[in-house]
Amino acid sequence: DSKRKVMTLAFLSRDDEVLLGLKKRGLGEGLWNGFGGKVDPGEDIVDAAVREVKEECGLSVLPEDMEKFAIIHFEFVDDPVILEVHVFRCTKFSGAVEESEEMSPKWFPRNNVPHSQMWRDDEVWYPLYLSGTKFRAYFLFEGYTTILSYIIRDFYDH
Ligand code: 6U4
Ligand code: NA
Ligand code: NA
Repeated sequence: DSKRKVMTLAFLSRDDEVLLGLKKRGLGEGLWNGFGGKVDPGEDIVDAAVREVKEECGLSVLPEDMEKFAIIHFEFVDDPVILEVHVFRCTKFSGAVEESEEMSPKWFPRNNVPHSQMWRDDEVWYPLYLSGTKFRAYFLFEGYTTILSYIIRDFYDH
């Protein structure tokens, strides 16, 4: 269906730190987030996640080291497009962190991320990332800052 936009989002961590990027342009500009973007037509989702990490923060990751822990659907009032975001955790990577045109990367303590400068939904599900839980979720936004409703359920339920 043409109204679904598939995207990736990856959280890289080492010890007690997580790498976030300050988005410099486009969707989520001015917010800290993991790295990711649109999956290209015909592209494998994991391959897209790997590509976006490299493009946005300079680090190299292997597809087999990307663990999918969530699929989150975002809908915006008065917008027919539904974003389907595949969210990954990764603890193995190589190379050096580099700023890109899209993101300024920075390490944060994993349990002390800047929620006031992140997407509103992150506050809801970031604890599940920390605890290693897999989940599916749906968020209905009004504009980009108000969550009207949401549902979180077990990753394996349909
Ligand atoms: P271009 O400009 O075409 O390179 P691209 O990098 O493909 O863009 P972009 O940057 O628009 O895609 O991707 C948006 C990123 O923001 C994806 O990683 C998904 C993520 N994202 C979108 N809505 C989100 C939300 N509500 N909460 C969240 N991440 C979100 O945590
Ligand atoms: Na992106
Ligand atoms: Na892209």
